[in-house]
Amino acid sequence: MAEQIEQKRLLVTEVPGPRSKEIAARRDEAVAAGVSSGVHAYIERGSGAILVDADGNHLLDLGSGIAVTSVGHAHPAVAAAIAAQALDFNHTCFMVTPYEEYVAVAEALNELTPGDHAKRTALFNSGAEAVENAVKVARLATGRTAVVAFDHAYHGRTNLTMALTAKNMPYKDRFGPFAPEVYRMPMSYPLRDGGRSGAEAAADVISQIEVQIGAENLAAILIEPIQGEGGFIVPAPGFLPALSEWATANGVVFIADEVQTGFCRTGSWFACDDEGVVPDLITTAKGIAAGMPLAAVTGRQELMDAVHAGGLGGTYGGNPVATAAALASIGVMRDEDLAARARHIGEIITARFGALKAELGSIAEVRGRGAMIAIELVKPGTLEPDAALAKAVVASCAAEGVLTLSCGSYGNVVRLLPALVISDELLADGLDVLEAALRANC
Ligand code: PLZ
Repeated sequence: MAEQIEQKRLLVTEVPGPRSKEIAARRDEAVAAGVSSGVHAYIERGSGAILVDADGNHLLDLGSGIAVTSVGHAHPAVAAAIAAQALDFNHTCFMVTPYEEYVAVAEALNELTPGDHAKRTALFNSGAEAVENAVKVARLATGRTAVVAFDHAYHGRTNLTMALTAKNMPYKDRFGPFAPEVYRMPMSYPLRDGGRSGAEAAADVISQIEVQIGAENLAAILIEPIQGEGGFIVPAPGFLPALSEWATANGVVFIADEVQTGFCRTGSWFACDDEGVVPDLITTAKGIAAGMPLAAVTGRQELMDAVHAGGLGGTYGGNPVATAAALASIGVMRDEDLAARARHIGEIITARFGALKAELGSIAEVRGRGAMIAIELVKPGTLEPDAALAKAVVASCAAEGVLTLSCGSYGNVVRLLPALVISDELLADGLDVLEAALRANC
C-alpha cells in the first residue's frame, strides 16, 4: 500500500519552490495559456487533506480540488478499488458491452438521492455534461424548450452550460454565441437582496417566469441548492420548496444541480435533503468518485425513460474505473458517516469566523452549510465587494502552505471545502493561518 503521508503542514521551501518553478517554466511553453492554476505548486503525492509538492512541501488542502476529494486524497479503499479495476479492465464503452459497476452506481444513486419514487440514472464524465443531459431529458419529456437559470449560477463551460452560467469573466467572454432559450431569474441572496424571505423571492421569480416565458413553454428550472462558484449563496429558507412546488404544479421539471453540494458536503447526502426538497432530476459529479471523472443524472423514472434508446450516452460515461472509485467512495462516506463529519467541520469553521466577523468590518457574512463555508469580504461599513482583499487572503494562505479558493460573481468570497476526513487539529491549523491572513490583510 502507498505510504501514508503525515497529516501535518510543513514547508521546506517557499511556495512555489524551485522544482515547481522549473516545471512551471516548461508549462508556459507547453500548456495553453487559457488553462490557468491558482497556486503554482506542482503536486506529486497526496493523502487525506495533505498534498506534497515537487519541492517536498506538505500543503494543507482546504479546497479538495473544488469539492472533489471529500473522502481525502488517495483514500486507501478508493485507491485499492481503482487499482483492482484497472487490472481487470479499463474500458468497454457501456453502450457496446456493459458491466456491473455502472449498474451498481445507478442503484446507489437511485437509493441515496432525495425522494422514494421510482428513479433511473445515466452516467457521464463531467458536471457540465450531466447538466446538459438533464436539460435534454427535461426538454424531451415535456416537449417544451425554455430553461430557467439564476443570477450567480455556475453550471459549466460547454456551450449550453456557458449559457446557463451567469458570470461573464472568465467563463463566457467572447465565447458566444450561446445556446438560446435560457432565461435568467433573480436568486435569493439574503445579504444582497434586502433580506427578502424565501417566499417573497420565489414569488418574484414565479411572476417573472409567467410574464417573460409562460409556464407552458418552460421545460425546467435549474438551480444549485447552494450556489458554488457564485459565492456559496444560501437562498433564504422556503425559496427552494416554493419553486419546486410551483414547478410540480405547472409540469415544469425541477432540476437540482448538486455537482458541488452533493455527497455529504453540506452535512446530508444532498443539500436538497436539508429543506425536504425532492427534485425531479438531480445532477451529481465531483465528490461522487474522489477525483475520477464521473457524473450522473438521476431522476424520476417516467422522465428519464421518456428518452428513446440510444438518446443518452457517450464513449466514456460511467467508465469502469470511475464507477469502481464511486462505489468505494460511497462506501467510505457511509462507513465513516462523513455527513456527520461535514456538520462538525461546519460548526468549527462557523464559530471561528462568526466571532471574527464581530471584529473585522471587512467580513460581511460567514455562510454556507456543513463543510462548505465561505467568507464574503467587503469594504468596511458597505456592501461594496472587495475582490482584492479576497485575492490577497488566498495568496497569503498559499504562501503559508494552506490552499483555499476564492469565488463569487464579484470575486470577493473566500471559500473552504476541506476533505470531510480532516482531523480537528489539522483543520484548526488551517483556520489559524486563514485568520492570520484575514487580520493581516483587512
Ligand atoms: N455545476 C454546481 O460547481 C463545477 C468549476 C471549475 P465540471 N464547478 C467547478 C472551473 O472553473 O471550471 C460545477 C459546479 C456546478 C456544474 C459544474 C461543472 O462541472 O465537472 O467542471 O464540468
